[in-house]
Amino acid sequence: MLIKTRNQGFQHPVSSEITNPAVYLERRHILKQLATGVAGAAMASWAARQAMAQSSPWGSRPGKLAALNFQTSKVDAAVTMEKVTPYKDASTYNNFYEFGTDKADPAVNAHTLKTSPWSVEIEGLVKKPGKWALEDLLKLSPMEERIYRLRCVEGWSMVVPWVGYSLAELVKRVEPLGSAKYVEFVTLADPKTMPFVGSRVLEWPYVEGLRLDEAMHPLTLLTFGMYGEVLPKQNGAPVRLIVPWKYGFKSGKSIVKIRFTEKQPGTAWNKAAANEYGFYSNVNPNVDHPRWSQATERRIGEDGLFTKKRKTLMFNGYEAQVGQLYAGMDLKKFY
Ligand SMILES: Nc1nc2c(c(=O)[nH]1)N[C@H]1C(S)=C(S)[C@@H](COP(=O)(O)O)O[C@H]1N2
Ligand SMILES: [Mo]
Repeated sequence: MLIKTRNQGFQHPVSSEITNPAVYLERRHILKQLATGVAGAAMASWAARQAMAQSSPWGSRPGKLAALNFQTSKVDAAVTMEKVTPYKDASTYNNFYEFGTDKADPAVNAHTLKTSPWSVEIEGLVKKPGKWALEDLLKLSPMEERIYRLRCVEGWSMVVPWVGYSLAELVKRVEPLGSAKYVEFVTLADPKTMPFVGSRVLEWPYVEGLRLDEAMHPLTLLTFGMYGEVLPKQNGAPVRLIVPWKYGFKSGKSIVKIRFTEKQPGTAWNKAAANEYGFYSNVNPNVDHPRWSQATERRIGEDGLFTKKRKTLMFNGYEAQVGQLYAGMDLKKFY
């Protein structure tokens, strides 16, 4: 983001890998059917898969998530009309600065991330603070597959079938106090396994934040998987956030702490460059980044010499669902 990226030189495999969404959904449906009734075995196999993902060299896929019994969501049917980004692109073109600032770095370097054991600490203004083991988080609510766009402020976007459940399920369970207005997400900062933690590009740990009502919005996804499988490490295993109407950087990876606060939390990119990255960071084609336009985007996996850029949509296409959250706010001021 602050860094000049090498977007121009990056090679993407072309469309042969793209699955027709209808076929894709049908396949998901079959997987779901297969999964029905075996949910009990889910946790054991999750552990096995995590172990496998940990020992496998980068590049191999972490394994199926079908046993987690997820369902395809109806929330974002419009997006399912778009082509799903090839897995290879979504898992090799990443921003995860703890593993390097080049898009290709995380896929190469993130194999050192230890995703098990893992827990997420709930802190701050809640009735029920405490530590959640990943295994318990996985069981908290049924998983859904949601095909969401993810748009980076750098001007590229993807369409990814994420797997998880609404963060609201967890928020309700821990019972925020009346004084809680914001939610802060703290991600892992382990210099032993994350080679770029300690570099001066950002303040570590990488933190992000949402207003409580944004965190409670059903679209906000606590995410454990993608493409029907465990999240690859470079995509933020074992648990990350996906906030589909905001720029990608609001979607913190490898979360270890969720803190409920009264004051608006500081966020990693805002601390790094306050004039460029605000707290809200809603996808908004009408508010340019100080150094470049936000009006259009390049869909990863689609680029070629003659591919036209896409028009960026207000709230990344989720205006009907989330516009009300910002009614009356000056979105140029609260960028
Ligand atoms: N911990 C952490 N989370 C992070 C980042 C990061 O550098 N560190 N980068 C963010 C940015 S800028 C984007 S665009 C998305 C990218 O997610 P993806 O690699 O799965 O596409 O992750 C976000 N979450
Ligand atoms: Mo980003």
